[in-house]
Amino acid sequence: MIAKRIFILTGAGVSAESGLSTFRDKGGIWAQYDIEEVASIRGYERDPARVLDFYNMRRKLHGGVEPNAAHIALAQLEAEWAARGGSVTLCTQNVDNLHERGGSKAVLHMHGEIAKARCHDCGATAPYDGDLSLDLGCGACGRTGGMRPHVVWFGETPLFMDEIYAALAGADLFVSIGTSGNVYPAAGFVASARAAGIDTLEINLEPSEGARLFDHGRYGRASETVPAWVAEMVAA
Ligand code: BJW
Repeated sequence: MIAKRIFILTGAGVSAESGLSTFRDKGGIWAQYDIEEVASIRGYERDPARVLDFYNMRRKLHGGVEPNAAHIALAQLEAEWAARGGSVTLCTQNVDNLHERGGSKAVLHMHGEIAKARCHDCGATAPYDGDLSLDLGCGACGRTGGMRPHVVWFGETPLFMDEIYAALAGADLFVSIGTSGNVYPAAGFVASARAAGIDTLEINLEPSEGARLFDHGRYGRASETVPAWVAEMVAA
């Protein structure tokens, strides 16, 4: 049976071949930076300037990369499925905008977007591609010092969770691409899908620690495995 409603979760592995580091692979971001210091709400409250510097550095790296064949193939699948009366929900843990730049129209960024800033005081969010600093004021509430990247740190609630769980519950295929499955709640999606009787597929460089939870697995570089899978789906 061909899936009509596909739920896709992506992680850092889908953007690796565009030149963005993953987090937990050898030499990845968490090998170079202390996760507690730069990506937790406690770290931000202790030393906001250090956290802003880390994300200013990351934002610059994001500016110099392009979508790869995996991003482009997922956008093609979204368009093809819409034309056939089906749907693709694309939920990403990534804060880059490579899915959008690859052509995807509706992307749920559950861990936020690095190209936006948010006021820690009033919550107002706006596109922002410059460096953030403690001198910046909020355009909405006028307070200074609280402008932070619009990303979700450990100890914060991920975004769009109601929409995500609704789409997952209504799907007939769950596909996890390029994520190690270490971080919750995303790491729990495969178990939710299984409990709901939804077919599950992992696409990753290598089997993840949770690979046994999936009904199917395809392994190799996302720029090859994802276009190959999409081509099979479209041809079927
Ligand atoms: C390739 C490839 C190629 C490489 N081709 N593949 C104890 C038990 C359970 C949970 C918890 C617990 N203690 C605390 C928690 C909760 C906590 C958590 O999960 N902690 C764990 C560490 C245990 N989670 C949270 O705090 C979250 N909030 C929360 O749970 O709120 C409660 C709540 C839930 C639900 C509803 C309401 C409320 C917040 C998590 C925030 C995560 N933030 C980060 C950083 C911010 C953004 C940024 O700076 O970019 O998000 S951490 C980092 O990890 C980032 C990523 O999005 C996330 C996931 O990483 P990802 O994408 O999986 O990357 P990697 O590097 O791990 O894996 C890459 C994969 O790609 C590998 O498998 C490679 O093999 C593969 N690959 N090249 C294909 N070419």
